[in-house]
Amino acid sequence: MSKPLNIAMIGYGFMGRAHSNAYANVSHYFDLPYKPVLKAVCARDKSKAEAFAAQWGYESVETDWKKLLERKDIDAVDICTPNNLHKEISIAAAKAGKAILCEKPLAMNVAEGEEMCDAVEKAGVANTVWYNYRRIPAVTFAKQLIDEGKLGRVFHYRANFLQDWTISADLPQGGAALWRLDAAAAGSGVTGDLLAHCIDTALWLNGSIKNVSAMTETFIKERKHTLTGKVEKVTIDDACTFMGRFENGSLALFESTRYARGHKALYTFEINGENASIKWDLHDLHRLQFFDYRDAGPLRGWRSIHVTDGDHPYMKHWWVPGLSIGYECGFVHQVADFITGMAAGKPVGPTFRDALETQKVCDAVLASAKSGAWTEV
Ligand code: SOE
Repeated sequence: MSKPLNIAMIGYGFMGRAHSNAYANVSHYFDLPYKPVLKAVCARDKSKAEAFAAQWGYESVETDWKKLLERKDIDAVDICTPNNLHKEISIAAAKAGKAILCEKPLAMNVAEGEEMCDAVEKAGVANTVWYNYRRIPAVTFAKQLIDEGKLGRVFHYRANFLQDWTISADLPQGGAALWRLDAAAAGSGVTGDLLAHCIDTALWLNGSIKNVSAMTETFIKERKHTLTGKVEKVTIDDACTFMGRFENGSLALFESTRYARGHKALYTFEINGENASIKWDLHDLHRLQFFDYRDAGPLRGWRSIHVTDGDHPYMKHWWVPGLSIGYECGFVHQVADFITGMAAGKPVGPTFRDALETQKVCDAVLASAKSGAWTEV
């Protein structure tokens, strides 16, 4: 019999829905020592929080996160707020002894991230950051193949995260739905929002990045600010491209933008090794492309592996072989792994400390774009 794990969610946007879905459904598919209970949702706007609670089945509503953290009936806190609140809430939640699941990126910058890591480690609370793409089965499968040594020496790691939703100059910055365009709330633009995903996956699959040379661009220089009503300077990066070197000697080439007309969430990566290459594409998330040079000559070619069999990562928990699962399932897997780790007293990546490594690369990328110089991570 699973014990209850009482969850409190702070924030209720798109990510709040993805996380709530994971808590609500994980126990239907995984046998776990704890069963998440949707105990409370917290947001400043009471009526919106109530509507969210009613839709997702949260038992109660709070409008003050400090009050929420005082509650003894909360075991774990999910921080789904804009990035500028991650630090303060995480540190307070750690002091209150709550387990913490924090939305990515970890923080506004490395200095904040370090304080957050110290706080969770001092308090000894279980912690994770929602870099959800690690747990798409095809991506986890890529990790298995790499760990088995299938690629041999790695030469290249290439990743993109392309979107097109901010091209209109009429789009305002700031406020509930558009805080990602406001550097005061988000810290950075596509670097923290999109490239951070690519960097987390890359560090996990291919190890540390040593140094970077980056450029950023802000295509629309001024936008009306939702909160002030005034036209204000845009200070986020709309696009960011960087090259770099991994510690293992391979070369990195990364690009992210919100100005790639026609692309909504095209996250792709490709890794080229001495023996084999791997490619993955979020728009076709249940497939992993694999090329093995050691195949017999005439048969050599790219295989498109449908990662839906019972012996593929996570898939035995779902349907029968051949039937695919979706974007939301990566979050379900993260909750399942987090709970398993929590019960065993073992950290499960990406922890705050892991996410700090991604933050360090993001900060180095932004510093390099500013100075125009190669920058050490
Ligand atoms: C931005 O549009 C966004 O929602 C990111 O914030 C998410 O982290 C990414 O997974 C999808 O795109």
